[in-house]
Amino acid sequence: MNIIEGIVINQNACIAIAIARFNAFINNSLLEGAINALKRFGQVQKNNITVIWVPGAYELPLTIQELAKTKRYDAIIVLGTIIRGDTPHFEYITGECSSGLARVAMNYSIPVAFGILTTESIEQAIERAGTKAGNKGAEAALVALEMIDIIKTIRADSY
Ligand code: INI
Repeated sequence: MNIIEGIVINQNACIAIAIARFNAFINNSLLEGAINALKRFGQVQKNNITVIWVPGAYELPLTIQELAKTKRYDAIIVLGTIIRGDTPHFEYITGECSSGLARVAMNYSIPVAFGILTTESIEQAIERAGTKAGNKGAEAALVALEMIDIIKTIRADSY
């Protein structure tokens, strides 16, 4: 029986973090959590982490498509916060953003970790950005590292 499970320590991993400026006061905490997890748990070198700021969540799919095209990165972490308002705007942005990100992951066969909060309120977002419900940026960082290892093992013909 073969069982494949990923580990998160990867001193040579090259990671891109694409992050939205919209709701930056929350996204900054997601970024801090992600970088902290990459460095402390993954032992990723600081120089191998690239952070790309974009206007909003809607801009993230195109951005990561360009990042994926460069083939410089082992994984991409995507961070942002979309908060529901009084109009259907929320649905359009979340839908296009999440399906666009998934499409890039599939088209370029690269791990894309979804660290985007989609919440009903600012309070719910704050809870998930380093307070009582953890830090979704840190969680996304660990997922990215684990997926790099899983994909590497699947591609290797020696397991
Ligand atoms: N962008 C976000 O990242 N989060 C939001 O909550 C949000 N809302 O609510 O409007 C948001 N809008 C901007 C959008 O992502 C684009 O930047 C903009 O529409 C220009 O393309």
